[in-house]
Amino acid sequence: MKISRKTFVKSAAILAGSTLLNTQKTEAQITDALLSLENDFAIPPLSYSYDALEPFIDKQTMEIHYTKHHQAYVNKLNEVKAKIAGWNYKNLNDVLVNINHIPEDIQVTIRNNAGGHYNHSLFWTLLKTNTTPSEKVLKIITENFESLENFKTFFTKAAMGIFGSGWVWLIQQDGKLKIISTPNQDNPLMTGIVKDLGTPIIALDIWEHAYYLKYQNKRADYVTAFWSVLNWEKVEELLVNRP
Ligand code: MN3
Repeated sequence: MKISRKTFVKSAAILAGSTLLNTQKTEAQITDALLSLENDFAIPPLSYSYDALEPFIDKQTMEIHYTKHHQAYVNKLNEVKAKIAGWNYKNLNDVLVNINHIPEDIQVTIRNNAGGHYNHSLFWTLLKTNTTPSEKVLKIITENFESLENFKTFFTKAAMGIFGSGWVWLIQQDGKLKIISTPNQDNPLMTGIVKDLGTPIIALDIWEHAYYLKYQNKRADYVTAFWSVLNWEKVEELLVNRP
């Protein structure tokens, strides 16, 4: 996919605005300016190739997931956004946090597609091979779950417990870490929709389109593979380095 510089800057800003909740003031202002009404949402560029996560996540799944599924959420979101007179949300976060104030007739469409855009934008950044949790991150995980192994067990259990399509999350809520799951494209920013709100730290896509080509019905194998490609550097950034 050819990406112009303008689109890239815009996409990067959307991603920054959507994943870093407490961005510094100047950064937030830039993001908001770039995300004003006249700009469409755009799929953020991947920082790695489609085959970078092989053999844990295969090339074909990555390519279809990114270019078809994620793109479809963005297209639909822009299509609906264009129909709303006086759309005045600053950025994707703003849309999600205010989702229950969106007019009822289009709320589900916005919820599914803004959620889909946010969730996937975050998910791509959480994938990278050969990273390990730092001492800092291990300490926080251990404080909350007693051990990294325990954390993985609870997270896996939540992933296996999702009926149908959804996401499993590690969120920060009132200074504590919590594992939750959401159906469809809902996420922990959706006030009034999702019970457990918080800052997303880890997200795992449990829709079959995320794993079926390689793992078919073996969801457990996909979740096991996820631990080999979880980007612990990004986890640290979201967990520790936020102002
Ligand atoms: Mn997906």
